[in-house]
Amino acid sequence: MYTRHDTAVTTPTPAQVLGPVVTAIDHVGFAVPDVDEAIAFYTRTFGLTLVHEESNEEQGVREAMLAIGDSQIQLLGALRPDSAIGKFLDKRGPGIQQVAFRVTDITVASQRLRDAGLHLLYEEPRIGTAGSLINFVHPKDCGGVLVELVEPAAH
Ligand code: KFV
Repeated sequence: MYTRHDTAVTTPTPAQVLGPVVTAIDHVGFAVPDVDEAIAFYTRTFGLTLVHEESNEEQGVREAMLAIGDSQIQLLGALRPDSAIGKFLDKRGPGIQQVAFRVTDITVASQRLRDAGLHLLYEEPRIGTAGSLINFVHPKDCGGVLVELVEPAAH
């Protein structure tokens, strides 16, 4: 029987801590060869609404966000061939490049995942879409899926 001093009772598991921190699928990222063509396709074919566009020089991407309810798809085009998207398109062709989990606190989420032995790509969070803070879990640690963590900017 557990006592108050057993670690099984007193030490929360990563899941217990992360459960309330991970709140939604923020977006699913699609690598595309032509962002304008992809915007036209998803707005005309699926009736999605374009809600945001920007270029992120550090990441080497041009991106467009299209809303689906409270979530979004992110169309990602390469600004440079040696960017993450450029390399992805070259090696794999167009398709799903990432799934982004929305988190309430990226520092807590990143540390908990590191404590659980996962490799986070960045030491410190970087700037993502619309001033959000982002980090990534290496796909090798997530069954072949590139998982992005996103803490949206406070509005
Ligand atoms: N999904 C799954 N597996 C992937 C992958 C992906 N997106 N990218 C690479 N891999 C696998 C690849 O198949 C290979 O496996 C291994 O990872 C190394 O691939 O079994 P294999 O063949 O060894 P490389 O060498 O092609 O790629 P690498 O140079 O290592 O870069 C992979 C990675 C994940 C480190 C790189 O793509 C990266 O730094 N990604 C994070 C940044 C990013 O993706 N930026 C673009 C999106 S910007 C964004 O989302 C923003 C701004 N935002 O706010 O949302």
